[in-house]
Amino acid sequence: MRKIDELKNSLPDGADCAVISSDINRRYFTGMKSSAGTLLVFRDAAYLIIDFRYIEKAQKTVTDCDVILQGRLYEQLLELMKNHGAKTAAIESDTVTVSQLADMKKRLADVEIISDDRLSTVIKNMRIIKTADEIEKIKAAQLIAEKAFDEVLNFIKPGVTEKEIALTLDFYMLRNGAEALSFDTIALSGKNTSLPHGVPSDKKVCGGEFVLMDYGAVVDGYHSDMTRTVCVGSPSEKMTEIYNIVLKAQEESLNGAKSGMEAKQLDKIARDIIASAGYGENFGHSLGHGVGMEIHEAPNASPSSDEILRENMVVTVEPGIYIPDEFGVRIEDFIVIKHENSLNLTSCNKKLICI
Ligand SMILES: [Mn+2]
Repeated sequence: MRKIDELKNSLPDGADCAVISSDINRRYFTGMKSSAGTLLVFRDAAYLIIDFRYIEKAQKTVTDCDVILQGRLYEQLLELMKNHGAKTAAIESDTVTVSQLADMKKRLADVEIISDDRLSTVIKNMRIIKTADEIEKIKAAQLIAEKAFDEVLNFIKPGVTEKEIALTLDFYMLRNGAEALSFDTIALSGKNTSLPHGVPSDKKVCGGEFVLMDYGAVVDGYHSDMTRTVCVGSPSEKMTEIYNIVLKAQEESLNGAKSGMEAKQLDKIARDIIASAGYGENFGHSLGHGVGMEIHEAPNASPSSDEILRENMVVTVEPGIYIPDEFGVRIEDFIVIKHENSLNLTSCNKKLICI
């Protein structure tokens, strides 16, 4: 079923329509990227009201709703609501700002605004389960990231800086067709690898150091996310030991993932392995997160998550061990949850690569 039809069928009880103004949700339902615009969805109709900058493209590409050139937005909304006999309108509680809400209440005074979390929950529950088409886009994004990984392995050597490694990944992802980068690429080396989300610096890579890269590409609005830790030259015994603990934690979590399990249970598989090796204190972040039109979205695979993994959710599996002033290791793949197992979207080698 088309996403917009699914939304029409699942508007919250008591809501005669939904007003969607967030860029990401608008793109999710219409397939078109824009920095402004309003989607108005009734049970029996849907409208995209969008300004002059986007109108030509919207008229050509958006087929699931009537496209209207934006004039006086609130007057247009009121008129459409009146035509459809709508007296209540649900809004996205997780993205509408306090001032936007005040504005809506004033300008749409004849309509009751439903600002509880029900519309956002409906949309979240749709977005959390990926369609085959969405999974294809995520796979395409990951393929681009993996090509960049192959390229960057030829580039990494003693003397290159963290920033140059990050730029090299970015260059290859964009050149290979990424519409954007999933987030600011992380490339760290040596002691800096103990900072889980460190920022690439002018530090040069030296022999005997880890290089940690966490990055992703975007295709048609869908993100990929991967982390690899490689060694330049030969690792110390401790580096090899830690790498293999993280790898075991990651592989066991991947093997255990399936629909019906609690997301916190997936986190626990990795956490128990790392803790029993004596490094529990050095794994201070959650195991993973959902990925889709946002780089971090539901479900959350953390010890405090109350979500259940369901078929066709996409989630990262990224355990790490970080030893301050020494080094850190993180290995990240992302998977599609299936009925009895999971499908790994990441195919890059995970045995410790020494360059
Ligand atoms: Mn991640």
